Amino acid sequence: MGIVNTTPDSFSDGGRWIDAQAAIRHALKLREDGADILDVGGESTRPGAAVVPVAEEIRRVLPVIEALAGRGCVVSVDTKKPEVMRAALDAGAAMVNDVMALRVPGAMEAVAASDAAVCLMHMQGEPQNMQQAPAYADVVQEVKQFLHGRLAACEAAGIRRERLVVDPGFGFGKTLEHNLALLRHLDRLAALVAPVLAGLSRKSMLGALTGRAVEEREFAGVAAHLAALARGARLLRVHNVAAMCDALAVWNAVEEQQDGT
Ligand code: 9MG
Repeated sequence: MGIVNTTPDSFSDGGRWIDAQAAIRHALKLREDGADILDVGGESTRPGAAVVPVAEEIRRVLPVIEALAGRGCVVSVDTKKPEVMRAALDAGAAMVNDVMALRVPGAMEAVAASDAAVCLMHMQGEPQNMQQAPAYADVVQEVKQFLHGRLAACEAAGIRRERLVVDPGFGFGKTLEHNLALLRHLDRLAALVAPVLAGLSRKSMLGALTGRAVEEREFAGVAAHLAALARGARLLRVHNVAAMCDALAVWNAVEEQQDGT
């Protein structure tokens, strides 16, 4: 899954049309590099990020989703807002990536009314306060229980299990130790019988481990995603699709022996 940001400062400050065109170009490059899914978002989920009004978020993501879906891309919309979900699904998105796991009133209904897939992510708190004092007795067990509850809620709302993906939400209300425990024991989430998505690209835990700035965390990100893959992750949400695909080519060549040796 390749990450496509449509926040105005992501590409340029040259005007709205330029921002949309730049996002589309970037997304098509990610597809060329090997992304199977393009995750289009119009509101940052970084700690402390500003809330974007619904109309503005729709204005940012819709032209990009329409253009990509029109070119046959599989598009996911990264949003927690039911109005944005509905607009994106109408415009051709095939998946909703929701960091709130459909807990915003109306979100569950918006997805249930479609046949789209949905990624249910765990987050403790909200982006505005989530890193202030994250606390768990047993982070792996608590995240697993939360995701189990959200899977059950989706199924009760008529969203079949085949449409569901789960995600521990690395960096969302978690310390470095919490993130490492979740990565180390990701196989326990894989036992939930829904594909696991891992998103570690450029995250602060990689900065804490390597001392590197955001734009220098590519190698650390690849290593972290391979660790997730080894523990059962089936979708990887990344900025640098080309680097991840190279790593996967090597990984798959080693893991998928034809002769059984
Ligand atoms: C939007 N977003 C930012 N980080 C993410 C992650 O780790 N997982 C998912 N599903 N979405 C994310």
